[in-house]
This record gives sequence, structure tokens and C-alpha cells, in this order.
Amino acid sequence: GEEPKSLPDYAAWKERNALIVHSTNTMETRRDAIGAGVVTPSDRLFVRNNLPTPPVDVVENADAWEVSIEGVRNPRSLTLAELKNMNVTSVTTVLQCSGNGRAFFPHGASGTQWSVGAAGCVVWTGVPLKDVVEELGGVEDGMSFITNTGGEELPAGLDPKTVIVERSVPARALETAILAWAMNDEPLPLSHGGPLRMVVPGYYGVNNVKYVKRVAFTDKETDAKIQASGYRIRDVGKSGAPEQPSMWEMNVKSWITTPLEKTHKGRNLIYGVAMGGAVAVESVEVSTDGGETWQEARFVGPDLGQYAWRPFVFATDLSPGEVRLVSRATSASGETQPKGRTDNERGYGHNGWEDHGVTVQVS
Ligand code: MSS
Repeated sequence: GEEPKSLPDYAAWKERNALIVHSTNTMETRRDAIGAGVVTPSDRLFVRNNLPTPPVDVVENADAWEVSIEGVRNPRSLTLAELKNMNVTSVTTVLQCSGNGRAFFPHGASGTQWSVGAAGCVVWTGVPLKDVVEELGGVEDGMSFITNTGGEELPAGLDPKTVIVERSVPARALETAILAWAMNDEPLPLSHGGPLRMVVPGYYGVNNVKYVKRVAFTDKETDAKIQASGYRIRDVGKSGAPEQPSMWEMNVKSWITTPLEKTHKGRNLIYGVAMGGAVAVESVEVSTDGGETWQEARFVGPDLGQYAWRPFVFATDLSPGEVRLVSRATSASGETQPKGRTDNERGYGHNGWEDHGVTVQVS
């Protein structure tokens, strides 16, 4: 067997038993550790880094962190202390990696082999980006994107464009984006982007740039590799290119979290989580026969808004033998999870219900 990997120093505070450690830069929440609460406890939340994190003193001196706001009428740098005096709001969002579910692609998509746990539901607190922009005179004319740059130190000897974490999202995201300094009611930890993170509700993880040091309204998307060819949906065997769809708005999705592998015969509560993506989730159905017949499940716990997920439960009687449990969510805009997957080179955006099911032994 393989040696269990230990947590890297910057994430040593995390709950080791709740996580599958793929590498120093990638850890996912175990399917049985997601829990039935709405909010994912911070110490169980997945981590995905493209580069080593900035040094820990940036969160020790959090209020001194500076972010440069560009592409507005009065561009300038603001400290976190200044941002904290502008306004404050909270938003709960699903934070999900574009590659969550990659492990289910049969072509062996390269990248971290995430199952379902490169996702969590997080309460963010910060200032609406809109308020910051208004303070600085509004967005300059003709800017179609918000381009956010991560504050990591770049490895020497490489072309910065090939490694920098810099992502552009459509300017419409200005309506909901926040610059967040707290997560689940605590100062934003370094591992999740402290001191300051761009949160773009309803968008895949990669667009939520950590330790954000520059927020620029731009007329074009950045030509950084992570934007131009990375995180693009294309056929298996094809290279990434700017004309392909970018991993922006998330899709409707759900998965079962309990039971897994084994359970007792008779009455069972089947648990899971369901999300709408960029819109609210409307309903979720469960099947105990691999998708032949479906029944509606019930949401559990408070509705924390359209960008949050909803834990669900379905009570049923199970007879001894093997059962295939699957779930299928429908969003407020009427999208239902498809049965199959859309094969694509890097294994992005998988929301097919069939692959996300679980086979359970009932005895
Ligand atoms: N940011 C930065 N700065 N860096 C990096 O690396 N990553 C991404 C985001 N942001 C990064 C950033 C990704 S990619 C993801 S998912 C996310 O983040 C995660 O988060 P956390 O907190 O969990 O770690 Mo895929 O789509």
C-alpha cells in the first residue's frame, strides 16, 4: 500500500481524517466527511493551489495587504484596512474546482483525480466589489472583463505568463463579486486566500482568486496561460485555446454522501448535497435502483441563498442485497443533471448523475 501523505505546513490545522491528501497543493474532502450541515467546516474544506502559498506573515499583517484597482476612473491601491471601512456583506457560495469529478472520466483526464470532494459550501464576508468601484469613480468605458491576479511569488526562470494565477471573468460578475477577508466567520486563512480573496458567486473555483493583489477592469481576457489555454472545455486529445468555453458559471449538480459502501436493511436515511450552479437549486430526486425510478428528496437546514448548496435527505426502506443509489438535481432555471458525462480533455464540469452514484451493500 501507499504511505498516507501528511498535511503540508500551511494546512496543518486541517482535519487530516476528513481529507484525501493528493499532493502538497491538493487535498479533497472525503465523501463521508461532507456532513449534513449546510456550511462546510473550514478544517474539512478542500484545497487546490497552482503555486506555493505566499509567506504566512501576509495574514499576520492582514490589514496592511494592498490590492491595486485598475480600469476604473480613479485607479489606486487600497489596503485591507481601508476596504474594511467601505462596506460589508456576506454571501454563501459553493466553492468547487472545475475538475471536481475528474476521476470519473474513463479517458484518464490529466490533473488531480478529484472524486466529489473538491467542493464545499462557504460563508464569505467582505466588501461588494461594486461599492469599491463606485468609490473609485466607476468602471472605465469599454471594459468587458474583470481580471484578477493572485499574489504568489512566481518561480524564477519561467515566463510569468505560463505560471501566474490571473483569471478574467465577464464584467457582469461585478453585480455579485465580493472582496472577502473572512470565511465561515473567521479571518480568511492563508490556505484559502487570506488576507483577501476575490469571490465570484456561481463561478468555478479557479475564478475565485486567492491573495488577490490586482483587480483590473479590462477590455480583453488576460493572455495568462491559466486563462488562454487552461480551464477550457475541448474534445479529448485537443489542446486548449481562447475560443473554447472557459470554466466560468457552474452547472447543476448533486451527489449522495450517506450511506456509502455498506448499510443495514430496513429504514435508511439517504443524504446528499445539491446545487444549482449559477442559479438556485429547485429540487432533487433520489433513485435506489440506479436511475430506473425516482422520488423527490427533502432539503434539510436553512436556505442560504442561490449560490449555496442544499443538503438533502430521502427516507426509504432497503432490502438486503446490492443497491445503486443516485441523485439528480434540477435548477431554478429548469436545467436537470444529465445521465452521462460530456467527455473533455481535462475532465472539467462533470455533472452526470450516473457516474456520481454509489453502490451499497445492504445486509
Ligand atoms: N488563487 C490563487 N492565487 N492561486 C491558486 O492556485 N487556485 C484556484 C482558486 N484560486 C488558485 C486560486 C483553483 S483552481 C481553485 S479550485 C480554488 O482556488 C480552490 O480554492 P481553495 O480555497 O479550496 O483552495 Mo480549480 O477550478
